[in-house]
Amino acid sequence: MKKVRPQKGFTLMELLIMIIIAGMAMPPLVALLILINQESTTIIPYVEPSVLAIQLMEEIKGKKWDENWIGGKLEDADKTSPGSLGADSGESTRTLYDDMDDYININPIPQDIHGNNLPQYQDYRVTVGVYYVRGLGTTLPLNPGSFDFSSVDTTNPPVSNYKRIDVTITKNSQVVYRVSTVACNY
Ligand SMILES: [Ca+2]
Ligand SMILES: [Ca+2]
Repeated sequence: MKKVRPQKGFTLMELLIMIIIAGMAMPPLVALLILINQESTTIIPYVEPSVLAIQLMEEIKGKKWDENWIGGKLEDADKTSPGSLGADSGESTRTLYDDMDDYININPIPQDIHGNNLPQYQDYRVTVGVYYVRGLGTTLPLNPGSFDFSSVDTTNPPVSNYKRIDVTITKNSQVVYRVSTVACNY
């Protein structure tokens, strides 16, 4: 006669104990999963001085060539005199800057376009220089031969159709990045 083996399985009590243990373990597991998910989606600010400089240069290039610009090409008599380059009357903050040379007065502590400090760049400082450089001709299209890029004269700069813009990033007083361009009055 075939012997009937007793079926093995869990008793009701064993199942209840398993459910209780699983119930106790779930909240910490869920919390851990949420934490992992949050950390995986946290955006870490990209700290690179070249990015800071290029973004600022693009902002500057988006402004008027000169405070007195109302459209068209400015005559020499209408251009801001070299000694008056910088932020103009009433332009006390970056959000009020409306021409390129206003940025000479930029706050050296790196900030975004709205004037909020950028904590990831707290060890860096920003300076902007804007200078007239000597023009060599007026022929269009503009080419590097139309101006003397290196003719920066900070003591007696002549008015010209070209403004050189330097954005310099320093860290511990050491220059770590500089980007320069020339904007023309055309
Ligand atoms: Ca201005
Ligand atoms: Ca200005």
